[in-house]
Amino acid sequence: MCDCTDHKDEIPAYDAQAIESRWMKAWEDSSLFAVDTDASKPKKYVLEMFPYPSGDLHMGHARNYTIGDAMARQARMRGFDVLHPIGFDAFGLPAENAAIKHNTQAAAWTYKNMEQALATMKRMGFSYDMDRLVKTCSPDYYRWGQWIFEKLWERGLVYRKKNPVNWCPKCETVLANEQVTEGRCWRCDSEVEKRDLEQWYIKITAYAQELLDDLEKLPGWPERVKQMQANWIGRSEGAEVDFTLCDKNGEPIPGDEGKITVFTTRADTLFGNTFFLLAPEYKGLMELVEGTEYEETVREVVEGAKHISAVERAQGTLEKHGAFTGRYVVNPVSGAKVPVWVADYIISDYGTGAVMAVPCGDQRDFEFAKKYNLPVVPIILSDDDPLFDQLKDEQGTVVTSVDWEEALTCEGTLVQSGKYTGMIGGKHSEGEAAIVADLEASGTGRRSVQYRLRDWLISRQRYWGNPIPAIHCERCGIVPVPEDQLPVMLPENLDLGAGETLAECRDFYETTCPVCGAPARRETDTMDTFTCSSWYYLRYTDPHNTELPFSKDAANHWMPVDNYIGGIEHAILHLLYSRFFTKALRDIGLLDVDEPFTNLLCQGMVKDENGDTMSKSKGNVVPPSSVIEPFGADTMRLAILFIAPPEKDFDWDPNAVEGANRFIKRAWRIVWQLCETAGDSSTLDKAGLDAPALDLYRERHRTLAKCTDDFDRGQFNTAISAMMELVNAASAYINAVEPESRDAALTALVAEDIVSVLAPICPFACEELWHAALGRDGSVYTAPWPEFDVAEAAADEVEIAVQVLGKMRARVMVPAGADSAAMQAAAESAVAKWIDGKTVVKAICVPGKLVNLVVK
Ligand code: ANZ
Ligand code: ZN
Repeated sequence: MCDCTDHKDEIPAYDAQAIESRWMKAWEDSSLFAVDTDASKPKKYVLEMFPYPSGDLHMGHARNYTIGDAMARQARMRGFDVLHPIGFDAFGLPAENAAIKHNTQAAAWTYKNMEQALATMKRMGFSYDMDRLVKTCSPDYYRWGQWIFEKLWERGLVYRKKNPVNWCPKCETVLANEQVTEGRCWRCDSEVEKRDLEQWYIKITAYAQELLDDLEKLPGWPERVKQMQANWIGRSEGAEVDFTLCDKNGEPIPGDEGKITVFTTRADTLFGNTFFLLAPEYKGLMELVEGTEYEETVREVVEGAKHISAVERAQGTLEKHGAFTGRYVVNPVSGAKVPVWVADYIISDYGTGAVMAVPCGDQRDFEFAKKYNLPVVPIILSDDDPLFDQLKDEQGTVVTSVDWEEALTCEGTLVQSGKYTGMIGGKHSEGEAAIVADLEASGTGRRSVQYRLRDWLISRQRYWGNPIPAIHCERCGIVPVPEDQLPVMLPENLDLGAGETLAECRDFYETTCPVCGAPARRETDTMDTFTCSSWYYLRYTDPHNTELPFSKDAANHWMPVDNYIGGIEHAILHLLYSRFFTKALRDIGLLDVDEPFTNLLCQGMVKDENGDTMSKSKGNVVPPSSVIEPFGADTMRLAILFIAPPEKDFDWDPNAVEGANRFIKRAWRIVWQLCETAGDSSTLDKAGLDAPALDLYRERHRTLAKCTDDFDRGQFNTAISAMMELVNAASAYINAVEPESRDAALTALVAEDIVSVLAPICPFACEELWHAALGRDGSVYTAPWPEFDVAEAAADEVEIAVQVLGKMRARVMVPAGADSAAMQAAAESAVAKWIDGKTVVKAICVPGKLVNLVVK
């Protein structure tokens, strides 16, 4: 382990705590991490997803920010003008709940946590431009969130709607669809209810197609994230088909009054439609059954469905419930009269909320038909189906039931389908196209595209959020708060502990109408905090602007973010909302980019030693302080980056921490030893290097090339391996060569190399070495990245094997790149005694490896 004992006493001990506290202060005093906005340098915007200040930072944060920080520091050294900011997603329910519990203010709790997190960030050596700190709960930030809301409103992208919404009884607020998982609140896990409430929406669906199309502009995003976004947007091509509702006596109701439309992706299956389904929330459903014997059972289904979220219905895995309404509809193509049922797997706000059920082709309908004994008419078959030969030419219905285990959801041949019999059926099939064409011709159907994506419900009946800047006036309706009166300040004196809400806070809601001056009521809903995190990365480009959320110049200069780093849990919501905001703000004229984040890195999770997720309730959390206190932040950073590639999960490993610490100490000692004989690296003369020096020289070029390439790919673990190899090569040189004989320029160069490449990862130790060991001024963070040349790594000579008649006889050095003739000549002289007196009839040469001489 020890490389040199004679000089050990002269080398200062590696005292992590002393070094780290010294440089922490020095960096802060010199504002080292501010951007330099040097027009001659290319820009690089490196950003980690900002945290919610719920307490001190945990390992997940430490990993996220260490990755970003290594990128930012290295980019700076490679000549980029780097923007690397941080902030806090500071509004949200946990603060409010903590305030209620401890009878304090949400603001106080939040600011205290932010201070603590900031101290830890500083302790970790993160190179943030603190002048750009953004806290979303501060009025100079949320003012602009309100301003943006009003701009979206002006453009028709904000509206109010009364709708059945997800209501969490515990959080006492409405939730977006995305915030309900398996029927439960994403935050508190309570079962979510449906309530009919008037709420504020943002029309993200206006951008559905662009949000989908532009995923193609993001080659720097993980495929799976793009896939998740595409699925979430859920574009679906199909057709609308008009059915005719019958009255209570079974007579078709003529005209528009009787028209009832479905959305289907499988118009080809119209002949297999054996019943018709309505969502429990379908408008007018209860009127259909009012006063009939069906009212009771239909009502039960409607009530039961209130506890099932749209997401669960879409998954279709729950037991299905339904009831007959007593009514029938007429199928426009087959002319069949089929019963109308209500079913709880039909989503009210997708398509039309009405579905033509085709149990032979749709698995959900199949299961429903089995459960309620409804007919399954086979109208699509695969060629190997036992029924195929019997039905392949059949145009009318002759078989009305099957003994199938499941529906045929893939392509097949249409049978029992009138003139469409024999055509291929399936999504986007020949049969589908033919039927839709006929529906369009007869006016009973039309092409239609649907999206799963819903408008974004943004109002929350909670206190700790950005107030929606609107006023309700009895005469004028709902009007925006005039721009010069923004921000609507969130009051800070609510008695949350006693359950006071904004809706009960007179000082807040009593106001006058900005249009007519009459007494009016201020809106008391606040915005979903996802609105705050949808544009913070833009505010960082111009954080002190008092005229606009940010200037167009600043945004255009810095955007898009070059490297965005965060957890996979944000793959859908945060990223989709941010992409939407960027596009909407572009259309308002605030900036010119289409997409906010060029490269996205989703870092893996840090699990405990046994591979379990760390959580407070399990008591297996490893706090960053448990590493920083004994070993220092550099060890923490190195360990995090060395254990695994950034995108992979890893299990926490205390041995890795000790290993990281040992490596830092070793690198520390080697640099000091190199410095003992170091001269001026710029005078390096390759021709004057002896063999051990040449080895080190080549190794230096090789490892730097590898390390740099790994940095470019974000593979810090292998970059660190390359650094270790460089340190090993330096150590070998020191051990092999007495100090007097070492090359002064080379030792200086390699000392600088080690310090420079390790600096993005272990900035404190490297800054100390830069000054104390190398005697340099300025900061290693602003020093240039070492130059290297892969060609220089190649050795001048290679050793080849020489065989005579296939038998290994000698090894000989030949110039690298020697041709066959040169190889043969060298080989022959090396094995002279074995070929003496014989003739070489043939020489088989493998360049760089071997020569086999065939002799007679
Ligand atoms: C008949 C049919 C036959 C269907 C068949 C499918 C297979 P995607 O692809 O997700 O867009 N559907 C339409 N609206 C619905 C709603 N509000 N709730 C639940 N299901 C609904 O799915 C479109 C298909 O889902 C539509 O095509 C419809 O069933 C159903 F062999 O119509 B299909
Ligand atoms: Zn008014």
